[in-house]
Amino acid sequence: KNAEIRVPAEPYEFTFDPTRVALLCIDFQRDFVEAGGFGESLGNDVSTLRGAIAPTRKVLDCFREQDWMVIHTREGHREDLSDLFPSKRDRGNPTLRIGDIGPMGRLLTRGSKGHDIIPELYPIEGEVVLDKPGKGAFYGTDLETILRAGGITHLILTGVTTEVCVQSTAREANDRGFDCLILSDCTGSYFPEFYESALHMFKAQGGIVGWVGTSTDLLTAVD
Ligand code: C5J
Repeated sequence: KNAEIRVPAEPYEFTFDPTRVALLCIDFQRDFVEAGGFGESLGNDVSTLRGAIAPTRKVLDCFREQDWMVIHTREGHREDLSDLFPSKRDRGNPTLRIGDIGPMGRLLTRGSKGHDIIPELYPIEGEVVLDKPGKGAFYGTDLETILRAGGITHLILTGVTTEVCVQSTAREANDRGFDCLILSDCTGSYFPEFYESALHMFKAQGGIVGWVGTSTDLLTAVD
């Protein structure tokens, strides 16, 4: 059961020891993928992200079946907004700011409906749920401690959006010595050109940030 798993990927095969792998589900929150949330308040068409949900669910089911580590992240802030920099609150001079009340409650604020993870990918008992104030999942969190304590060396990344929180997290992880495989069909962006570019730049230069693969190749390799 502990034999190395080999996944066809770009720029070359991604291999991992199944006792040392974790799945990151980054910011699959209503605020980003459902109407009436933070993403839409910034003028985005949230339907562009929804294609990532079904393939991610399959990968999540696989990790659950194998009993491998699963970590869900949520971008958002404390109810008193004491961890929200004015620069982030005011950027772009939006009509609705973080902490303001939208159709799904307070935008990107912990405890609101919009801040929580979508029902399709909702965490179950035993999975880590990590609240983060920034784009990268390592900044201002205990993610690195959790991964090191669990002996994790390899990360499979899914989530939204590709060029914002997924990209920031992959870069932070790569700098900390983790090998990262991003599943292209399990991530999405409001901007098709940023999706393409982000995936290209991860894997360019011999995998300067990491590897890019697909959920089907991963699931076949695990099977
Ligand atoms: C954004 C994220 N796009 N989760 N957050 O603001 O990517």
